[in-house]
Amino acid sequence: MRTTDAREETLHPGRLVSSIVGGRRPEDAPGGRISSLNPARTGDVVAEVALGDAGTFVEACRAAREAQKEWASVPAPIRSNSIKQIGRLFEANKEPLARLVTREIGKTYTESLGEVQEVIDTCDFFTGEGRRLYGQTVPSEMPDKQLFTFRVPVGVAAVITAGNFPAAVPSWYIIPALACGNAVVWKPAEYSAAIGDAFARILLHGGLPEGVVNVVQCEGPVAFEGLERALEAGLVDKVGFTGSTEVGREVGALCGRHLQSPCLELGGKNPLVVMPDADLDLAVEGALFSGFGTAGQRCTSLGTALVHESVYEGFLNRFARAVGEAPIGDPTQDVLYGPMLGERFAERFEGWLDLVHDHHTLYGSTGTGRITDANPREGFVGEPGAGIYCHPTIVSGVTEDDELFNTETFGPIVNVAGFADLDEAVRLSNAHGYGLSAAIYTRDAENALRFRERNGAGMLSVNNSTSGAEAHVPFGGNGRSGNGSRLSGIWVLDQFTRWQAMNWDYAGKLQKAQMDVIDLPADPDFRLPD
Ligand code: UN1
Repeated sequence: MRTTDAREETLHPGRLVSSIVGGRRPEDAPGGRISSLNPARTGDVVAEVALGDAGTFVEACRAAREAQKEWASVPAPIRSNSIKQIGRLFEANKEPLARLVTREIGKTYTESLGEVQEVIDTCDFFTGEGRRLYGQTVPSEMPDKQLFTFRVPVGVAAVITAGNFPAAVPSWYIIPALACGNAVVWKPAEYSAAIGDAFARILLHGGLPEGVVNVVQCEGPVAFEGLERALEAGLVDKVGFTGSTEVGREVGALCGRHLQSPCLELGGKNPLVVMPDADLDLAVEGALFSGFGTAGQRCTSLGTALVHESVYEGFLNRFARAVGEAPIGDPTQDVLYGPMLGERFAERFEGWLDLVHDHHTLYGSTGTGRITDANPREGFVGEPGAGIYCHPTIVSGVTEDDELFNTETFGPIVNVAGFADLDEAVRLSNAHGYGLSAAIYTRDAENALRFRERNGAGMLSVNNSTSGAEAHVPFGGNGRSGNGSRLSGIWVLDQFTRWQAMNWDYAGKLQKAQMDVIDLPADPDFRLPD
């Protein structure tokens, strides 16, 4: 197969994007070719993508397997120097990469800059971690013996990510995996292929040896088949997956068959509780950003605002006004949100609008579904017909029995439901079975602390958005949102290293644990005088 060197290229738009295996680009496209389109202007082709097939995925895992041992033998502080260089390259390329994020997936430019900043923050954190990666010395129960623990890289990590955070979320996996001495095979979303490619080239120019990072541009089911074959061949030691709950279950089952526990970051139906003592304007601001930022296409997006009945009308009126007045449209302008990530996201979103029933009342826009010249939104910024835009929708009167209450509706839609007291708010905040993030707006510390204790989400906010996690605190969910694995900060180290224990005996004779222990006899009958 003919290949070219992936390092001998520079970022430029409208280019052909392909996989990178062992530092080289296969020139064929066994998985076919697709165009990645700008969702804000679908006439703008961001990249032509040559797709790989399951065989490409397996080859990439093989290249990773070959490169990993040598990479693991590079001292961790030196590995982290690469992470530092990569971080500086992301910094130097922040604006072009952010522009590409806006162009390929339609995120507002401000959010895209934040997205790249999150990559830089992650690199900064793991630059330091290479000089820690601490193990422990542990006392033994026997004399002349010492116990130690070491963090050992897992080997090859296969990472499959979604395109709504096409740079930040991949960095949460890839950067720590590399710092810990693993090699990586990464499959970016096919609708964010150009961002994936740009990201990969920054990594390659940061000084990583060939084969340490490999990228497979392919469709989801193809990656699944490739992963199945690579696991079967013993080429993958850890799987990281960010995506839907449905696919996460499949990935979990596949890994389970190979006695592996994947890192799963799945969907959410994140609640935002508004207590009677809340600052309502602040709560509305939080709900607006949580629910409609990134057009509601974050796994941490607000699903249902749970509002105390005494402030229900007040909150709803202000929320409806804020959403009604929010500028929506061209993501290069100052808007709340831009287009959907792509056509299939808009189609799926329109399908969820069928879950709205007669007992619900809608607010937030002049229409529902697609924003077009025939179904316009007042104040739309730009040309609606040029891209894939959807109206924001607030659905009031949602109850726990509604499908809308229990379904992740990835898009610009927010439910509003009422509650009578904190017990009911807590129950409703857990009732959907997801457990990613949850927020409470209150001025009362007791409400906040009780909510924290009793809500099952992995991430809680008090008087802040359901989204907006920082790069150095544990990110992840429970229940339908994941298997309890955590990314970011020191917590992700447990995903990409395994603990190894060692005992070292210098007694010069065999000492048997639990048998040759020193006995310090006590006097069980001792009593203090009355
Ligand atoms: C996601 O929603 O898929 O917390 C990731 C946030 C971002 C990452 C979200 N820092 O909003």
